[in-house]
This record gives sequence, C-alpha cells and structure tokens, in this order.
Amino acid sequence: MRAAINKANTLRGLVTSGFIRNIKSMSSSSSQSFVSRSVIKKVFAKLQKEGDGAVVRRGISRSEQKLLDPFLMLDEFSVSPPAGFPDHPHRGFETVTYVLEVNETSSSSFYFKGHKGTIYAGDVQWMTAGRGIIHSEMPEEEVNKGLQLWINLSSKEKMIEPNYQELSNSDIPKAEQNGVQVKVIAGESMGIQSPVYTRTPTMFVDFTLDPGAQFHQNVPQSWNAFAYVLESGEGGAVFGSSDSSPVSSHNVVVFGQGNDGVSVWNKSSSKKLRFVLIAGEPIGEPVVQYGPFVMNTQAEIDMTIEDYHYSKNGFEMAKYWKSQ
Ligand code: FJE
Ligand code: FE
Repeated sequence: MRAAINKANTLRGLVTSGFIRNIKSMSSSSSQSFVSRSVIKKVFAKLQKEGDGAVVRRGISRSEQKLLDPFLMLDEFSVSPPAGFPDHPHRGFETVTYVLEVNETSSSSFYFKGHKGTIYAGDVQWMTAGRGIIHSEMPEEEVNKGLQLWINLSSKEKMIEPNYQELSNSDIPKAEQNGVQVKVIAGESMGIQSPVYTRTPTMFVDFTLDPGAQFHQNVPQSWNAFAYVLESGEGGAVFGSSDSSPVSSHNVVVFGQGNDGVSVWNKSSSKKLRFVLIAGEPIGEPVVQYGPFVMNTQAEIDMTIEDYHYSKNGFEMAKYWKSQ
C-alpha cells in the first residue's frame, strides 16, 4: 500500500519536475520505479581544531544548518590520548557518538566521564542532553575514529530530563543483500529496525557497498537528508543519478527534498564504498546556538549561561564536578 502511494507520488514528481532522464535510467537499471533525490550541495569536511588538542573534520556547520534542520553538526573525529574533549556542558539537543571500526583488529574506545564508561569500536551512544549534562569525552588508547552528530530538539523537548541510549555493536541490527551491507543505527533499512528511540524523528544508517553494487534507500518525503562519505575508491561514490559526478571521501552530500529517497552506486571496480545516510524531520523553529547550548532565543541562551554558572536548573552536577 505504501509502495503504491510512493509510486503515485513519484509519477507526480516526474511530471512536475521533468526528471525524464531518470525515467530511462530507472527502467533500464532497476525493476522498481524509485526516483532519487538529487544532490544539491557537496561540502568537504575540513580539518579544524576542537576540544583539547583534538582535530575534527566538520561536515556540517552553521552554513548548512538551514538546509539540514534538525541537524546542527557532524564531526568526523580522529583523536588519540592525551587529546580529547574534556569537561563541557550541553543543553537543548542530542549528541550521537558512533565509534568507527578502523580495521578488523581495531579496539578503539571512547571514555565518557559523567556516564557509564567506555564505548568501543562499532558502538553507539545516543545522548539526549535535554536540560543539561556535563561530561568529558576522551579516547582511552590508540587512535580513535568516529562520528559525532548533533540533532536539535524541539522547543517542547529542550528542557526534558537527560537520557542515554547505549548500543553495543551486537545490539545494532545488520543486514546484507546484493553486495550491500547495512548497520541500522536509527530508523529502518532493508526491513530491519533500530531499537533507538528518536525524539526528533531520525534515520541513521551505515552502508557498505561492494564494488559495482547499487542501492535505493527510502526516506520520508518531508525529511532533510544527507550522506557522509567515509571511504571510497577513485570515482566510486555516485549519488542521485547514475551519471552524476562521483564524490570523494570526507564529503557531505546534501540531498534536495521530495521524491522517494536516495539512490547510490559504487562505481569503483576494486574498492568498497562506505558512507552514512542521515535524515530527519525538520523542526522548523529558530535556532540560537552558543557553543554547546542550542535554544530558540537569545534570552534562553542567557538563562542557560546563568544556570550553568550558578549550577542550577539542570546543571546541579557542575557544583561537585572535578576534572580528572
Ligand atoms: C563541544 C567544541 C567541541 N566535536 N566530536 C565546542 F569540541 C565540542 C565537542 C565536540 C566533540 C566531541 C566528540 Cl567525542 C567528537 C566532537 C565537537 O565536545 F561540544 C563544543 N561546544
Ligand atoms: Fe559533548
């Protein structure tokens, strides 16, 4: 039923936006008629210094926030001790930390002070800062690679109690078909669903495509969507339509709205393509950000700074907090 509705919408989209070339490529390359969103922007994630001696690649920053509501930031981090992100507060949004497996024997680990401890390669920590948390995020050993995504909360949820959802690698649903492997961190792909509860409706899927593989992922029509390319062979990562220009590693690919979702091709003949696809329902409210505080108005930011300063309204833990 839903597929039928999607197809009707697809056709309407074709008529109104004139995606004639796509009709041809659809009917020749795939038995199902999906129309992919097209790529509207590519952003190379440049290295920048953050935290204490840490360097991150920032893929989403303020200039993409409007296009990518509800997402505030995406960092690819690669840090080794003693660098890291010592004690800092958050309010008004969620952070998702995904520690990447660097290679088969990798045992990278990230230590979160102020909560349960260590997350290892392949694990996810989905943290809802709500009205306030203070934590430090430090690597325990070696080089630690990962992604950190910041997702905004609606005004109704900015001041909720903080919450942590922790998934170890083995809790994350995985599936494989036709040379495409998925790890579903949030939302649904290949008919399997993540156990994560997303207050701001979000999809977060880690894809690996064998050389020559292709895939189409549905994304709800009104959501904003982007991909971040982690690894790709030369000319491998092709999004939107099969003849669009390839994207290299460390790029954010922003998709336009509408249509059924996102098509991707791995055109490399020898290397796998790994990327994450992230999509979410836009909140549509004003965003006022001051570092780790994200509220709707400047007055709320001023209040937050005061709360943090006086260790109140959610920052009570700041009073007896001690850095290691
Ligand atoms: C932060 C500067 C920061 N990217 N990627 C200012 F560095 C941070 C911060 C992080 C961060 C942490 C991890 Cl584990 C990975 C990151 C920025 O902690 F919150 C502010 N306000
Ligand atoms: Fe943090």
